[in-house]
Amino acid sequence: MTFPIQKIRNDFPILSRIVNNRPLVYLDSGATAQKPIQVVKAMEKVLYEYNSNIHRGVHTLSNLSTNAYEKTREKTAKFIGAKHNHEIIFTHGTTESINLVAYSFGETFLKQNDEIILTEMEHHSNIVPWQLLQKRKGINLKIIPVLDDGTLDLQQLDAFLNKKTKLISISHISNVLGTINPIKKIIENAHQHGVPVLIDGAQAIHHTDVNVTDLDCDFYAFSAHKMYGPTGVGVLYGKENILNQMETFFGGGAMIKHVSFSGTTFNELPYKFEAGTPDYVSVIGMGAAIDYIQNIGIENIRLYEGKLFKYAFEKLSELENIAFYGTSQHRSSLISFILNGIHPFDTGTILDKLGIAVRTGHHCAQPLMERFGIVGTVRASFAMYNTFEEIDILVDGLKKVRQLFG
Ligand code: C6P
Repeated sequence: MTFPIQKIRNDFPILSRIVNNRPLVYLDSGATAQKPIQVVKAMEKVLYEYNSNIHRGVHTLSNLSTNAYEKTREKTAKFIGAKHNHEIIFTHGTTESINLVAYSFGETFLKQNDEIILTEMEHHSNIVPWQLLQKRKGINLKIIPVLDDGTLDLQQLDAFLNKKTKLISISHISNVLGTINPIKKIIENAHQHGVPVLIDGAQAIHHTDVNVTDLDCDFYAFSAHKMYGPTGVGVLYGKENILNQMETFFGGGAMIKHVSFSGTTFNELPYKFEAGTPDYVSVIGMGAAIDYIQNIGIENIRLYEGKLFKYAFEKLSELENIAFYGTSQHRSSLISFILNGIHPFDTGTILDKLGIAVRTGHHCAQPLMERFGIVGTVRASFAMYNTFEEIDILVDGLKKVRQLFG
């Protein structure tokens, strides 16, 4: 199949805008992806045609909106291969999903001196919630080191696993190095020791097929906005038997069965974890993003982005004095680098003047920066709407940066 790149680009009006007198080259989808017309239209439809709070009324609009919300749960469950719809909890995004587990799993199962295993390549969202838990419960965090090529030192995982280990929380794909971690192997290994695993899928869900049943992960977290959906919503998948045992997280409307001043009982899954009015408009928008991805086909997207990545890496490698961070065999479609002697912010600022949007800085992964002894990198992250020509423009832009800095 020929990848329908022009048709896709037409679905993303923002891609044809001009930035600083140049056509926009958007290479920052790792931070947030652009939204296709179909997603915006789906949200507009809710707001113009049937906006009404969900699960709270018997009237027609409320039923329409409740149905659309619950259909998105069903669609999401199918999208990631979950066994049950009620294993899909809608949250505000990956960050909230991980905080939910850190709080509720932590309150239910952890005690002083228990251990949680993380890795050195985690995003702050998969570090800080565990540090907060460490403060509350006196647990210990064990950190798997990153090797020079950006892969994990998995021998350390074997050394860390013991009777005190209560959870492993690890990213599927690193947002800085692009490394695709061997999560299936890690999950198998952890389960042999009776240890559950949380996967931070923020950088993976829209690039590769994810099947939580096949992976057998215990939790999987992701955000809608990186997968062409709206900001402010995301998902926590959790295995039914663990979620059922876990303490509640936020308290409020919808998560209760009965409230009285002598005591409150809680709702069943998934509502037990969905307190208050959810952002149902954005959840339904996320459903449209799932449809969009499925219409193109996640495997087609993976193959196309793989070609883009290979081309970009080859072209960037031809530049002089460029250092790459993350050079493993199994990588996703983002590249982190530094033009030696030039601060990443300067590179990013000059690229912006040329209409090229990249991310610069520590990428919310300061421990990883420390590991490599750098303050930050330039990161070009690709999505299904990027083109080979845009990579050429990036390479030319970097040559100009080099010329300017001598
Ligand atoms: N990384 C980036 O530019 P939220 O903000 O909740 O949607 O996602 C947090 C998050 C968690 N884990 C990983 C691996 C991530 O990459 C991110 C978000 C963006 O790399 C913004 S910092």
